[in-house]
Amino acid sequence: MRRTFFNLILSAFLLAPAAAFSCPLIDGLVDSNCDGVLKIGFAGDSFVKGVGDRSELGGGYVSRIAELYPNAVIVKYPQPGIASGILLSRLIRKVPRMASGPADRDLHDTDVLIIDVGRNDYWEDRNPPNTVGNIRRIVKFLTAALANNGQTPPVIAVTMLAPTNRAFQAPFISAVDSLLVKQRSASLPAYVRADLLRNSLISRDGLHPNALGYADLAQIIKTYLETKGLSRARAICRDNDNDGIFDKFEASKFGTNPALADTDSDGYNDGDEVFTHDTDPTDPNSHP
Ligand SMILES: [Ca+2]
Ligand SMILES: [Ca+2]
Ligand SMILES: [Ca+2]
Repeated sequence: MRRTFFNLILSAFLLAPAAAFSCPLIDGLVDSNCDGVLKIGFAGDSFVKGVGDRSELGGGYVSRIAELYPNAVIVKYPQPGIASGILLSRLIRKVPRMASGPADRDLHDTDVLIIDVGRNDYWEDRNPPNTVGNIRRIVKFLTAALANNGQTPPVIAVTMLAPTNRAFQAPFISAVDSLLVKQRSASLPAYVRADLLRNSLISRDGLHPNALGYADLAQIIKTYLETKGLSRARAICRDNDNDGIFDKFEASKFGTNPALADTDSDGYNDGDEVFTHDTDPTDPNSHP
């Protein structure tokens, strides 16, 4: 009894400095599948490739996100010129096989996934509701496909379409953006405000950002990741006992109790045992 009481006091001290939640944050972002890797994915059209970026760095906003989050693994699936419906059918074909293809295009195990597509639909059926419907289907498909085999799906976000200086294409892009705003929801998470890009940062083709424009878009993506994206990840990755291990991984991954910060009552909380000390959180004789 006395020992238990002592342990409670000790736990309280040890718990105090621990992070409020996390399988530990990496570069300030949530490792939402708790595999020790922060993997950020991008899928979409020429914007994901970075067309129009003539800087030495190249690669558009994806390269800049890689610089902003140096400990993250960045993967991208760029399909220049693609329309939303074709991207959907391509993803349906490719995603199941991605794990055996090039690793830098494998969207499996991503913690965060950004979808940027729709502008090329102007050259297809030019029907904004269809574009938005396809984007919704892409989110739905990826959420299900990337949750296969009990994996935690990424927190997916859709970018609004950046403005264009092409007078003929601008009304279509504005119409898609209006619908994205109107229908924004968990199933249409259009939270990345690329529509805020300034027209002066668009390259000479009138559509693609220039290097400064991509740098701005990277900042817009960063803002999403560190505000709305972070709160969405936190909502999914609850840590009820505040020990640093998400509820959903306590029993399944570490054999610990999601309602007890110190499962084996040895005075060291589960998260510290797993992530800091590499001791067994279920064995009272294994501690630092
Ligand atoms: Ca991860
Ligand atoms: Ca926990
Ligand atoms: Ca313990």
